[in-house]
Amino acid sequence: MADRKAVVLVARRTFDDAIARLREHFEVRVNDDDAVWPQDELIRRLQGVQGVYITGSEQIDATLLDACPDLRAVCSMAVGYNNVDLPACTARGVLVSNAPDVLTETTADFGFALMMATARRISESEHFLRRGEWHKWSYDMFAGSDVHGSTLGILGMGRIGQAIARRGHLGFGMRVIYHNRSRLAPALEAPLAAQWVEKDALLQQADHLVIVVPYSPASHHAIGARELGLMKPSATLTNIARGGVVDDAALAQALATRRIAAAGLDVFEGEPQVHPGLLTVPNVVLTPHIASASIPTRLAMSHLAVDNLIAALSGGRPPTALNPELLNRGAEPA
Ligand code: 8YV
Repeated sequence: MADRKAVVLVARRTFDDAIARLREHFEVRVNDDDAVWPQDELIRRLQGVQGVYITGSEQIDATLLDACPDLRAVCSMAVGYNNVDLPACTARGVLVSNAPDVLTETTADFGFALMMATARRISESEHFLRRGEWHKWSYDMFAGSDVHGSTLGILGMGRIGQAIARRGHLGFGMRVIYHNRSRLAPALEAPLAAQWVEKDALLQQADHLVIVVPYSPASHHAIGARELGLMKPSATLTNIARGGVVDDAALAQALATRRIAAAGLDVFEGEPQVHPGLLTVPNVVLTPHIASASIPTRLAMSHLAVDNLIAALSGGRPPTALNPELLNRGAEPA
């Protein structure tokens, strides 16, 4: 019997070029409607499928894996992979990849922009103008806080955190403090003039807190009422990491009572739902999870997922595998 092509499911719509590359190697099924499939529908679509292209939206858990025994590769166009049960995949020999690096600078640009928009009250003042309420100038109209020369606090100092720190230090003369499970090597800290501090000190000292820590059970509600209570009343908080790292209900309360000055949020608990308390307070800038959304970067993310799928299903070395130990296992003599 002639070799049958492996079957790949593209679980959400993506760039035509990326799909065309997959079609050169595989039988490809595409979610043309771009529907977010319920779990049972995703499982149904994965029957007889060897490789799946996913985004941050699909949940790949043990139940799904057990119901989809043909699956050999799960390749995501996202860097964050909290939606994938990596140990469960590894235990079943399913290769997993994410999309690091290609989005670092674009995401850092956005995080910085969101922090600046928050500090300088850009959304709030635009809404005021659009409502036709701008009748005269006044000395304190939408006066916010300075970014240049202030203290930038970063929670989670991975690649994106470091890229934000670089912008703050080199471009805006900010003092950079950070908290991370592990300290950066001195060679990485030095060019950023970045100083590791305890988490509470970070919260107490930051003028602008930017959250870039990956979501995991350990980072769930890393920022809640107690942490917000430690922050300066003049401080801002920007979250470009994941919903769930911040307790959105506690944040809405802190914004309503001006416990902190303002927040910039690109990610939300239970998104695309947004906590109603965040929709009614004026001192928050809200964006729909678009930090990596520049055309070149989304293309690069998409192509990286395709590179991984092609390698994973063709006996190659996926460039950004999260469980590369599976590859070595395959090389062992039978
Ligand atoms: C993506 C992200 O837009 O890469 C990530 O982890 O959060 C975003 O860059 C999204 O998750 C892609 O599915």
